[in-house]
Amino acid sequence: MAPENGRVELMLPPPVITKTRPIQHYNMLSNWITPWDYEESIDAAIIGAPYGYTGEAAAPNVIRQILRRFATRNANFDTDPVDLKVRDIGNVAMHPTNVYRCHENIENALTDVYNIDSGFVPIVLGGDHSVAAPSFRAFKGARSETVGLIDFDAHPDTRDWRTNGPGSGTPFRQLLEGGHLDGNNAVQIGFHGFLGSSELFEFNKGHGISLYPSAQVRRRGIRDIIKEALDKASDGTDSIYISLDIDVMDTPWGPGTGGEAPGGLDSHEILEAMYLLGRHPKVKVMDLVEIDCIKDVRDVTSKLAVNIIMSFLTGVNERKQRVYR
Ligand SMILES: [Mn+2]
Repeated sequence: MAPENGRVELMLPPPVITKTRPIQHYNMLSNWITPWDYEESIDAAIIGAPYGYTGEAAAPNVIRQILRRFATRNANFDTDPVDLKVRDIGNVAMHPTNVYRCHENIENALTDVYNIDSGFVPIVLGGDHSVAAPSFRAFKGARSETVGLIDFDAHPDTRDWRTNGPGSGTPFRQLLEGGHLDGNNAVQIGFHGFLGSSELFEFNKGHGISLYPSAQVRRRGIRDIIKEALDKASDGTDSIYISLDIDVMDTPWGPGTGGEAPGGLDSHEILEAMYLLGRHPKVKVMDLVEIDCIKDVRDVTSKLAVNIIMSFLTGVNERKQRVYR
């Protein structure tokens, strides 16, 4: 139940972002993505879920600051999603020490927000990857009977949360074993490096999850992989949840993250993927996690994050406008 002012109790309003001086012919993102009044009907929104124990907690606000420098025009796809109505809903309030309370706040706040407007596409900004579990549950609980998953990740993220509590390495095991996600509708794209154990890879395969390592993406091409991933995640489901751990990137494209490793996706691949996913009618929610602003180098990773969000929104806009190409 929303408080009487129409706002959600556990949502802190978006920080004040200095507007970019209006420039003729430019639609700067800081003027385009404005705070939501909880009343107007919108197409998409960003929501911060700033849980993390290093620089990930700062990511939503850093990304908001970086948005100021960019325009809506998408040069990669020769189009401008400016007609899409995108708003900022703010950040979920975090507890200073208790991870369970933080995750509970995320699930409850998102649920309340989704119940106020059931139509918009949420873009949940982490935070570390642990936020994907409460975020997925909130989406499924409020909006959809069955939800498939396309996860971009360097790692399996199915460690047992019963050992050391929920964390960035556990969200998909929580979702699988909690009965929220059927592995046969789940896909993971971009595994690379030498950071996961065989046991976890086998665990994921045993649950029916399809794995597309980064090297396979490079050999077959991202369009082919995304088509297959969408077929699988949409088969018998109402909607598809996109989870994007920025550690899926090759080191130079995403230095600002905890688990970066050589051999990941490049920026062309991830931007093409997000555009294609944004176009698909069943893709109704995404998260973007693990951006560690303290480790980042010259904002490379946060700038990529803005490009990822805008590529996705370009796809969402073309879906809405029924542009097919
Ligand atoms: Mn991850």
